[in-house]
Amino acid sequence: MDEKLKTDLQRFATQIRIETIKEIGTLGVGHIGGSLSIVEALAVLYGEVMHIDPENPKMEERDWLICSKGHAGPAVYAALALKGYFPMEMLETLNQPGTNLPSHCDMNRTPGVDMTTGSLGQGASSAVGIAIGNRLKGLDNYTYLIVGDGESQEGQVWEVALYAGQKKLNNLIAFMDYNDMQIDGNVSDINTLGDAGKKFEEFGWYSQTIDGHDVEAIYEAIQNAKAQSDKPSMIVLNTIKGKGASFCEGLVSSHSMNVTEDQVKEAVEALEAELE
Ligand SMILES: Cc1ncc(C[n+]2csc(CCOP(=O)(O)OP(=O)(O)O)c2C)c(N)n1
Ligand SMILES: [Mg+2]
Repeated sequence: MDEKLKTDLQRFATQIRIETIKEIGTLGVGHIGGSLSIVEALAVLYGEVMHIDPENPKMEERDWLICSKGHAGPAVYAALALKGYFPMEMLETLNQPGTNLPSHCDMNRTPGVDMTTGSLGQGASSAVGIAIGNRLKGLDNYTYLIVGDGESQEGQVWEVALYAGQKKLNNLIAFMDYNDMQIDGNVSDINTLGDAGKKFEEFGWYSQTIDGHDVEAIYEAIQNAKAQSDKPSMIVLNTIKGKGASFCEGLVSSHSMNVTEDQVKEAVEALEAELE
């Protein structure tokens, strides 16, 4: 990866992070932890990898992104707004009455959102259906899927793993946001996934485990995934919940929390300084 692209993607990630914090700050409460842990993945996907057209969100040959951990909607919305899918001011309406940006992703309300999610596990099934449908249509595109690690305690995720492996869905590239935290504790204490990548390999997937906050590693992992001719891919992202916001980084309580104006101001100023 050339240095310019790397810097651009890091900056894009910081911008997504800033907008996510501001968005949740406007409402005063929200799923900030799991939103901030997927920011670099979103930056690489929307900033470089995905074949998309913000002017034509439903373009048939587009790449799809299903954020199955639908509670991370605020980060997805920040990325979409920065890409020009809708005006930046819309971010201030997050989860307010009548908004087109509900707390969890809704494909019928938000331009650029490809699947309604929030009931954990279901987005993974949708992604497999979409990948199969696109293959049957003869489209040469990719379906990207983001699942949480707590989410992956759902049996549905493993049905998906089994079926996508059997169908050799090499047009499906999934990420697991392995922040080792769910609502009320550490995934490794509550119901551990252990070596998640290895488990997916057993189901016929190609797996890679990387630093989920390293844009270059994410970009390269996607290229490796695209080189697979007969396997879906799982990219396990080792991440930190609440990454980049001093008031909640690494805290289980960041899952859904109240956020004060002062906390937003301090976190946003620190991130803006990174952009200078
Ligand atoms: C089927 C279902 N059960 C429970 C919930 C409530 N819920 C929302 S987020 C969450 C924890 C998810 O943990 P994880 O996937 O690790 O999310 P992250 O750490 O990325 O925020 C739970 C239990 C839900 N949305 N759907
Ligand atoms: Mg988690």
